[in-house]
Amino acid sequence: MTQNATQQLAGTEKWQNLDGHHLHPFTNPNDLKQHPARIIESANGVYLTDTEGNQYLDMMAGLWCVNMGYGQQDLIKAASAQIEQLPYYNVFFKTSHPPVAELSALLAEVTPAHMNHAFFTSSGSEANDTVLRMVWRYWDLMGKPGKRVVISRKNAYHGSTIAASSLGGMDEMHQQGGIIPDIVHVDQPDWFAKRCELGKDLDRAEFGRSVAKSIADKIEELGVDKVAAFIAEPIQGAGGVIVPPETYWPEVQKICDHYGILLVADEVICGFGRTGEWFGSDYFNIKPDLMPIAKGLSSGYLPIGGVMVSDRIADVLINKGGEFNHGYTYSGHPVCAAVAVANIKLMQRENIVQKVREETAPYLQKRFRELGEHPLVGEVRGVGMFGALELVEDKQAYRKFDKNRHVGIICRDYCFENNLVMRAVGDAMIISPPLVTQKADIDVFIERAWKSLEQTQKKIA
Ligand code: PXG
Repeated sequence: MTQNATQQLAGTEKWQNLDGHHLHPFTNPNDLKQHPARIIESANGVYLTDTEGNQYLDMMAGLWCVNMGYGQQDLIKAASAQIEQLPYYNVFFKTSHPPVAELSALLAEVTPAHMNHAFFTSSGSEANDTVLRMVWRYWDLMGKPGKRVVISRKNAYHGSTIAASSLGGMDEMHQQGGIIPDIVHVDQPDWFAKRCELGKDLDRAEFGRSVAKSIADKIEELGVDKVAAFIAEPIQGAGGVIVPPETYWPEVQKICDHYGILLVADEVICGFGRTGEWFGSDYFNIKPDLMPIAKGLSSGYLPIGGVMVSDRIADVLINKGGEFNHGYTYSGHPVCAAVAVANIKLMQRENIVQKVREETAPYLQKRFRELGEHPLVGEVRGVGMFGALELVEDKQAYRKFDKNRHVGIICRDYCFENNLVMRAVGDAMIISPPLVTQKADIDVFIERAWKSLEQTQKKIA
C-alpha cells in the first residue's frame, strides 16, 4: 500500500499498515502479516494503553526495564532540560560534560564498594561487547595474552550483537549467526529443567554445587592459562527467570577466586533494584570484576548502558593501559545520562529498593505462589520483583508439555485478552513488573493471571 493510501486509514489500521515496513526483532514477519502488531500509544504508572483504548497491566516493565514505571515527571523534565542545554557532545578526546560526570559518580555510590569506574554504551549488548574487549585488554596488560576464553552458560542472554550473542547461550541465535571463537558454555543451574529431565525430585543444594563444579571442570579441561573470565546473570532473565540454588553462587565465587579468573556479573536485568537489593551481586553477596548494566539504569526512558569496572581492573586499565581503543559515538550521551541521573536520584529519594525488599516483593512473591495451586502450574519461583510459573502436563511426574503444543503462547495470548502483559519463555510464564507496582496492582495481576490459566487449561483439554 502506498503512503498516500495508508494516510486515508485511521487509528490502529493506519499504524499497522505503516508498520508493515518495519522488521521487528525476534518476530516471525509472516505471523505479523496475519496478526498485525498491537499498537501501544501511551502509558502511565504500570498501565499501557493501545490504540483501541485497551489498558494492560504491564507485568514485564516493558522489556524488564521500566523499573520506576511510566510517566515519571522527574525523568521527563531531566530529558527535556538537557536536550535544550546540550543535546549532544562526545566524551572522547579529553572532553566530558556534567551529566556523564554526575552519573559516573552516582554509579560509584550505588554499585558495590569495590566498583568505582564506569564505561558507557547505549545498550546491554554493547556493554557485553565492551566486557569482552576489556577482559582481553586486561589479560594482555597483565602479560597473559593467552588467557582468551570466556566461559558462559547455556541459555544465558547477553544481547544480540555478534559478541553478545556468542556470549549468550541461546542455540537458536547461534544457529543463525554462528559464534565467535574463545567462548564456551557450561550448564545453567536450572533445577526445574533438571528434575523434568530426570522425571523425579533432586536435592537442590547438591545440584547447585554440582553445576558450579562444571565451571571448575571446564577450566581444568581448557587449562587455566587459557581461561580469562566467567560471565553470568546473577539470575537468568530471558532464559526463564532461573533462580539458582543457594549453594551455587558461593561456589562460583570460590572457583573464580581459586583459579584467578575474572567474574563478570551481567546486571542488565538484575540491576537497579529488581532483586530487592541494588544489584544481583549484592543479593548473592558476590564480588564481580566487571558488571554490565543497562535497562533499569534509565528505567528504559532513553537507551543507555555501561560497564562498571572494579578497582583492581581499573587500576590496570588506567595505570598500565594507555589508550583503550574502544568507544561509541553515544557513549555517555548527555540526554541519556541526565535521565539516568534523575532515575537513580528518584530511586534514592523514594527509597524504592528498601520498599521493594520489605514490602512490595514479599507481597508479590506470596500472592504469586498462590498461582502454584493451579493444576497447570508445576513450579512457582521468583525473587524480589521477578518470577516464573512453569506450566506442565503433570506436576507430580515433572512432565512438561510437548513443545509443539505452545501452551505458553496460548496462555500469553489469554493474558493479553485479559488486559495483562506476561511473557512466555517456552512454557514458563514470566513476570518482571515495575518496582513501583502497588499491592492493589498485584491483586489485579493475580486475578487476571488465574483467569488466563483457567482459559488455557480449558483450551488445551
Ligand atoms: N544482558 C542481559 C542479561 C539482558 O537481559 C542484554 C544483556 C542486552 O541488552 P540490550 O539493551 O542490548 O537489549 C539483555 C537484554 C526478552 C528480552 O525477550 C530480553 C532482553 C532483550 C530483549 C528481549 O526477554 N534482555
